[in-house]
Amino acid sequence: MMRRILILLLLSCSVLSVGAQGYVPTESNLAARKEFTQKRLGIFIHWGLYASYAQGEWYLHLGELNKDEYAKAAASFNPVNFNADEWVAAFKDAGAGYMTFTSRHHDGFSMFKTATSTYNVVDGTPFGRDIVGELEKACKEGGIRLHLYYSVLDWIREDYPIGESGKKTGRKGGQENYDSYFRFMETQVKELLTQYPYTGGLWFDGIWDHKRDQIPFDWRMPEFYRYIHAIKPDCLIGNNHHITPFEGEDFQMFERDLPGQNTAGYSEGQEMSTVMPVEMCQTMNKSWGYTVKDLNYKSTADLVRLLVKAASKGCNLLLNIGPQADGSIPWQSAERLKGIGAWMRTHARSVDGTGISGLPEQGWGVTTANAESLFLHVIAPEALPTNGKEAILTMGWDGPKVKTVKVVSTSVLLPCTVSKDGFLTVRIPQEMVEEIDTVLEVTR
Ligand code: FHN
Repeated sequence: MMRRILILLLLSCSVLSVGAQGYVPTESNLAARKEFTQKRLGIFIHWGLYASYAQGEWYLHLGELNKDEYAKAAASFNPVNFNADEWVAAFKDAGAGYMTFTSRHHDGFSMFKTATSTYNVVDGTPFGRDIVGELEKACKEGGIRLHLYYSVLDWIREDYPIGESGKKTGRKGGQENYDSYFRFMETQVKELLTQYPYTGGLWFDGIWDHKRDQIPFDWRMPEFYRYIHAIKPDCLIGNNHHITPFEGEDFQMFERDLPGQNTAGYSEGQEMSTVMPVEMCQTMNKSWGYTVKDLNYKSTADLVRLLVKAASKGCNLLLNIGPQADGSIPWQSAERLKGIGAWMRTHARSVDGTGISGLPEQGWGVTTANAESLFLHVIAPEALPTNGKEAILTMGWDGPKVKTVKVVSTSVLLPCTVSKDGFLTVRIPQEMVEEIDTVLEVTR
């Protein structure tokens, strides 16, 4: 089993991506992919001008607003409570290894200094500070990697060929020119990679805007990716296109579902890659950008369990927060970050640096593994039979001899047996069953 884990870990970092026949990642890119899989938790930040309206990042489209009226929010965008160091400290404290920040969402407002237009946080707001720049510095100093979200679809530019969304934002029309728009995107991604060199990855979104076109729309993504990799070969490129990865991508992503699931409807037919890092993104409540009415927060326990389930599939969890217009993190999200951090302080090694164990999912939970240990995550203890004093965990076992089984949070050793007919049994005293996840480390 251990060999299998090692092979899977190596494969995920060293072979070409699915469908990437022409693209050969550099050694530095492969090293970046490997680093990316070593920390299973990332924090996704959806923050832009839309925070001013507190109606989520789709408000320009959903509210059928005029883009010029919407843009007036820039004149009062002044997030005095934004503090990049505090954000990074809170993410690190939660056990995150990276953050992914929306440098520019579909509303076309850039959260960084760009020469392409003054519709950006530095030149177009009283705040006047470079938010991406401050985050890059804080990430670098804090030792967590920065990835940048970038929307390839745009609701305000005249040269963007209008797709399914953003039809009512008041564009004049008749000036669509993808060549021009493509050059604009090239200019902006070059700015991102050169102005903020600590950026480790680009996270694209929006290709689905043209998925129902009669004549298939050519986004020229392989050309775009070649351009990016020529600037920064180790830049990890991922694209939230909801389909099998394209040539030139370095990691695969799933939206709102674990690999293999499709409850949200974004992952139909999307097989999990066995050869490149995989990430899933999910919201803490139901919204990406700050939405004043959305108080539907998942519990800390459920978020930790999601992280554990993702890790058991060899997948990172990119967990979203939508900061408020003043730059502060909603208290509900801050509270969950703290809760996740408290769990991670004692359990991080049962998710970080782990891979797929090769054991099937169990009624009581899931498993993760690294080269030394197997971790049993009991996240549904109600599924374990009990004799009143102990919960009795049994699972099929054809692995090597078990040396020890211990509770990760307390290091208490538990009695265990392996039967001749191949079952591992561990007796967990009821008082040691933990609320979120009882993690047992099996050494062999
Ligand atoms: O339209 C976006 C949405 O606003 C958000 O950014 C999510 C994050 O995965 N992606 C798109 C929907 O697929």
